[in-house]
Amino acid sequence: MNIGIVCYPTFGGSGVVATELGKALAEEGHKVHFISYDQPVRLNVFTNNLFYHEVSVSNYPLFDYPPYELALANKIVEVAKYTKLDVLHVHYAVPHAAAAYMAQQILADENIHLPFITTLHGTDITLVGKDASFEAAISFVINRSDAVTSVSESLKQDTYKYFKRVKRDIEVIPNFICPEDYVFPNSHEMRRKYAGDDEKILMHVSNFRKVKRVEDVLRTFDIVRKKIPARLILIGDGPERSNIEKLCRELDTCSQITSMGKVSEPGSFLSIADLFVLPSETESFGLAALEAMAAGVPVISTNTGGLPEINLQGYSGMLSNVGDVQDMGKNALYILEDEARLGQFKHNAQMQAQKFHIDKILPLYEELYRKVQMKNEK
Ligand code: GMT
Repeated sequence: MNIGIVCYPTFGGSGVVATELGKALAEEGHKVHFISYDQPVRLNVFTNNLFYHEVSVSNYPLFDYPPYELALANKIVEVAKYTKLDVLHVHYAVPHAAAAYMAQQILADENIHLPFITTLHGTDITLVGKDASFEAAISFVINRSDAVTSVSESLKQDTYKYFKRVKRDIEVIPNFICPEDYVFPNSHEMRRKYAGDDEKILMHVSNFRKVKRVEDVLRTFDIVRKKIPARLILIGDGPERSNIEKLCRELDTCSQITSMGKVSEPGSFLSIADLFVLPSETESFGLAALEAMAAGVPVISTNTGGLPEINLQGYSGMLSNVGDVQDMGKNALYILEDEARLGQFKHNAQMQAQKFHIDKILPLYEELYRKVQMKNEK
C-alpha cells in the first residue's frame, strides 16, 4: 500500500511511534511517505520505499502565527495526488487530524477519496485537546476520521470523558518496541564509563516538561543514594531543565548525576541502567517505560493513565501515587537492594516488553489500513 504518515518530528513519544511504525511498514514492502515540518528524529534510514516530504510555512509579516495547518493540508493534498496514497495515518490529533480532514475535503472535489486514521497519543486529549479553545474542533475531526485508535484503554476512556461530543468507536492499538533494538552486547564496558562496579544506575528519559515531574526523579534518587551507592543518568532536555539543576544543587546530588541531553536512540544507554524512574503526572502509555523494559530495566512509575497497562506491580516494576516520592524511594530500594530480586525484576521487565513486540502490533495497523481502504472502495 501507499501510506502517508503525519507526525511531529521532535523528541516525543508520538513522533517516535509514528517513525518506528513507518520504518517497519516499509520493511514489509509498503511505500511510506512521512509528512512533517522537519525530518523526524528517528528517521535515520532511507530505503527505496521510505520518503520524507517537508512542510514549509511562509512567514508573511502579517502572521503572528504562521498557518501551519493550511500548509500541512496543502502538502497532504500534493503528496496524496502525486504518490497515489491509499491511506493517511495522522499521529496526534492537534492539529494533524484537522489538516487531514481539510485535505480529504479538497481531494473529494477532485473525486479522490483519501481515508484517514487518527491515532490519539495522550496530551492531544488529556492536556491540549480538551482545552476549550480546541475541544469542538478536535471532537469534530475525531468523529470525521475514517478510523480512530488510541494507544491505551485508559486514553480511550479519557477521550470519552473529556470529549462529550465524541460518540464513535475508538480502537486500542498499544505502542510497540522492536526488542532487538535494545540489546547491546558491550553494555558492561559502557556502564563502567558512568558508574563504579558497586554503584546502581537509575535512569530517566523524557522531554522535561512539567507533566513528567522530573523533580520527583531527583527526590527518589536522593532517597536511594542515601542508602546505597548509586548514580542517576538523565536523558533529554526541555523547559524544566533549570528547575531540575536548581534542585540538584539544593539536594547536593549534582556530582552523582549525569545529564546526557537529547539522545535520539536511547537504547544503548537504557541497557546500562538498573532502574528506570517515570513519576509522571499523567501518561497515556509511557513509551519510555516500555523501552526501558525492553532493555531489561525494571520501572518505578506512577499509577496514572495507561502506565498500569504497561508496568505490572511487583512484576516488571512498582507503581506509586503521583507525587509520593517516599513510596517511590522505598520501592526503588526494595528492587535494588537484593541482587536476586533485581535479577528477577530485570528478567520480568524484558518478558513484559515482549507483549508489545512490533510483530504483534504491526498486523493490527495493516489490518486497519485495509479495512478503511475497503470501506472506501465499496
Ligand atoms: O509526553 C510525551 O513525552 C510526548 C507525547 C507525544 O505525543 O509525543 O507522548 C504521548 O504519546 C506517547 C506515545 O504514544 C506516550 O507514550 C506518552 O505516554 C504520551 N504522553 C503523555 O500522555 C503525557
